[in-house]
Amino acid sequence: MKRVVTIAGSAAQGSAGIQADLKTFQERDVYGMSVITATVANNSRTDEGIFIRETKEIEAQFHAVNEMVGIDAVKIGMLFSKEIILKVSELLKTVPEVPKIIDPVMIGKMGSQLLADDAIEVLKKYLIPQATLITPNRLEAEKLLGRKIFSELDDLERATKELYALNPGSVLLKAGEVDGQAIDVFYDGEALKIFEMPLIDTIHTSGAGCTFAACLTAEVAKGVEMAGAIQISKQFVHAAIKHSLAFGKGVGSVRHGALRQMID
Ligand code: PXL
Repeated sequence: MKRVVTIAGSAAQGSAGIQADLKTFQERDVYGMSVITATVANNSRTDEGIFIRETKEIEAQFHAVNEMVGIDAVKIGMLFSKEIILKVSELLKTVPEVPKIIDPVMIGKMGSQLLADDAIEVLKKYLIPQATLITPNRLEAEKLLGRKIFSELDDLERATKELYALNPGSVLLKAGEVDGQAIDVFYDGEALKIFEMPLIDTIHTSGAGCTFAACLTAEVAKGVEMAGAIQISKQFVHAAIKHSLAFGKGVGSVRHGALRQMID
């Protein structure tokens, strides 16, 4: 069984972060492990409920995972601070051969700030060049590039190539809605590829980005090539959003197990 670790924040309400990743790993039949960088206890109001872990705690978790079990692929989500990014960058250098999927998480669905403003340059310089794939959404891509990205295929393709110039192994720009379809643009230095999926009309999409990247990481760990892993993950998250759960107040959770249930 392939062994996959997520380095991310704990999202107490269960839709996103570590919780989304572990649920998704289980769905995709890989062995899930976690390195928790922060605790997010409040996604619906302010940023009061964000607690950052110490770098020595992060390092200890990573060593436990790497030495006691071993790692076939890593997913990286919320890192929050410069200090954590530098620590994670140092830890990842100890596993150079392991595929690394970096979801450059910046803002939660309810507006919580999950990456400090002064951390973006450090993320670009130290972490992104170690990625096998980065999966920014449009807003994250705009912050990484320092420019606006327009909803036209031309500009989306240009932006994807600009992101590739930051030196990851490959880029998947989750562009969001273009003409009623959810469009992603992929570039690995060779061919540009466009992935499309019908858009689902719901506000209950909390955890979608994490779930997508977690599924992708699991597939890559199993040896699925990148285009195939992206296709599977698009289907997986499409089902999870289609059958999302409008629990409580605010933005409801994706249903991580929807594809297995094969409810349509
Ligand atoms: O969906 C982005 C995200 C990632 N990681 C954690 C989160 C959230 C959204 O709230 O809480 C820990």
